[in-house]
Amino acid sequence: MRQHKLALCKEHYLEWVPEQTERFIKQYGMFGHDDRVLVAVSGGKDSLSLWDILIRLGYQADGLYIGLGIDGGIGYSSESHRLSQQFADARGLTLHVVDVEREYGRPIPVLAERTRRGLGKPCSVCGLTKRHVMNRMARDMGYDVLATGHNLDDEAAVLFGNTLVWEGDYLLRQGPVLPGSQGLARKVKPLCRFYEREMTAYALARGIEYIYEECPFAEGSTSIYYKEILNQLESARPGAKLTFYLRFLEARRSGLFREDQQAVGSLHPCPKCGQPTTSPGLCSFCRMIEKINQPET
Ligand code: Q46
Ligand code: ZN
Repeated sequence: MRQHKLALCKEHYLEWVPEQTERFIKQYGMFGHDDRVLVAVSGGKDSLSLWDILIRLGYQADGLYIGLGIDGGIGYSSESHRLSQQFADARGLTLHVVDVEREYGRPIPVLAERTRRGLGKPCSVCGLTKRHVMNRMARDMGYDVLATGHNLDDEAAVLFGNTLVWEGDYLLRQGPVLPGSQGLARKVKPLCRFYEREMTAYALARGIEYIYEECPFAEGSTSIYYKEILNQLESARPGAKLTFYLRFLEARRSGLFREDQQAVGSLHPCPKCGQPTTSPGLCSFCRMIEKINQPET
């Protein structure tokens, strides 16, 4: 793993991933061992690996599978349901299943066609439906937190897209934890610091059977395009993706996106020149001048 300057054998890798996950869960205050976690599973490598990791770490985690009714010539939904169910059964875990067609009358592609949202692509209807169902299930079944399998590649691509157009509101909300509010479940992303290929390696090494195919509607999406761009960047500069994401979180924490409150609030006049500064003592300019005027030693 060039980005971490680390090489591990299979055995140690399988220990390293849960250890890191536990670290992120604690660091971002995601949930504790008394909380009931609902994991949104799609049958893909990330969500099934997340469920596997949480169980290995001793958390109380149940799964939620949402049947979207997407076929795409590969039986996408039925196959992903089968693999999710198989994963749960083999480990004696609880999987809640919500079938969109059974519950709301139509599968996603038909809902999308009828509502004409999203310019011929069902993704906006699909995303809206998934968010709604996940919230409803978490609330109705009394879960404390909803966990999704978004990895670093997913998060960096969303961040990249939002940054290109400076989507302030989205930038304020993107992060490993989205606090719950009235009627909305608390949402967390425990895998957000793992590269996609790290999750693939984990799933394979653990022998998790998952659906290899992407949803047929994902083809040609902007998020895939952004992922490709970021991968080019990553191969020239290992670690660039992680830095992009982590520095964003840091910048936000330190008030970059809250000019009115934190950043401006902590401005004070430099004791020497009187110009506003955020650094604790002298402003950066005065510090520089002071430094160059120091007698050489
Ligand atoms: S939104 Fe679109 Fe995904 Fe729904 S229709 Fe498929 S590609 S599954 S994350
Ligand atoms: Zn509603």
